[in-house]
Amino acid sequence: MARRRAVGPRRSTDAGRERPGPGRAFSLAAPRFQMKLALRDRTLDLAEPVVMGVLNVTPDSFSDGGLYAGVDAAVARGERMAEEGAAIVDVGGESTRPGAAPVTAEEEIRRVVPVIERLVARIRAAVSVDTSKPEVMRAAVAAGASMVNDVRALRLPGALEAAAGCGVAVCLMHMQGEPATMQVRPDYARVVAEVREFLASRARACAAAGIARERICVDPGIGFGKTPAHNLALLANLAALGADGLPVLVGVSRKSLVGIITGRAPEDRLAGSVAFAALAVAQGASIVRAHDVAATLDAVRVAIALRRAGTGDS
Ligand code: 7PJ
Repeated sequence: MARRRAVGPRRSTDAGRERPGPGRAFSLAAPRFQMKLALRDRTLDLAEPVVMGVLNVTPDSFSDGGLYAGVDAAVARGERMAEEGAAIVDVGGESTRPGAAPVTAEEEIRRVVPVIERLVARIRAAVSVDTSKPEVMRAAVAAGASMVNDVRALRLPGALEAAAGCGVAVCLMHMQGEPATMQVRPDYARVVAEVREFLASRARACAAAGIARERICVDPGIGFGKTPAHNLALLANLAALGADGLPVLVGVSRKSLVGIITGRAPEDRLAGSVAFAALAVAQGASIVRAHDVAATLDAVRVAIALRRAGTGDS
């Protein structure tokens, strides 16, 4: 077939060739990102964007208030997310909300390992661990996790080596500062360029540590050391962040950015969150991290359908 497919698998060497130019920043055309992510034991197909479900196993998570702190409840919630179509369930035991109390590695392991062990035995979706600590990475992967999602982009001592040694996929997220103080005075000269350069440099550090490119995705870190204007600039320019071809993961679900725009409390931010999910996919995001999997997946499917129609691939 001579017609070019809009969302078919592409070689990563094609990366960035179709970056939107000035005036085309909000194109529905799919940018040329690496369309796969190599997990520990299988490959996640990203030809069509997927949803990563958020499973907080912390007593102080800002949006579900520790509702799922018990292992049984957390596992049930993870299973539900998988049934709803999550491709990945992201299990986190450290709250990164501003002002949250630090957690020891032992405590984080105590929270996440029993949940990961039981989830991997029950669901086909991949399980990732949301952590920055090398000890937690190793314990979570030993329990069956196939991806490490790190809001500190493997910058803690030993984290890069731990992730490389585990042979799993990694998500490198941008954060300015540390959770306790990151929202005090976020400061950038050119936020999109700075975040892109940070992510590219962390990807180079991963490559130097022996992590295959196929295992890496990047994330602008919405809400992590950013003003609403910074967050919006990043969301409006997602395609530029993956310019070196790495898949882009985005998490906006229930965040204060949605609250600021809609004036709503965290539990009432579903509509705003799914709107952002669809628009993030339209901008080229490959993975959308969200609390509400079914609704988010619907939004992602709508965006995929429009993208296909826009490129004559329906
Ligand atoms: C993110 C995350 C995000 C990635 C959190 C919350 C706050 N990991 N972990 N991206 N946010 N990769 O659950 O909303 O945006 S914690």
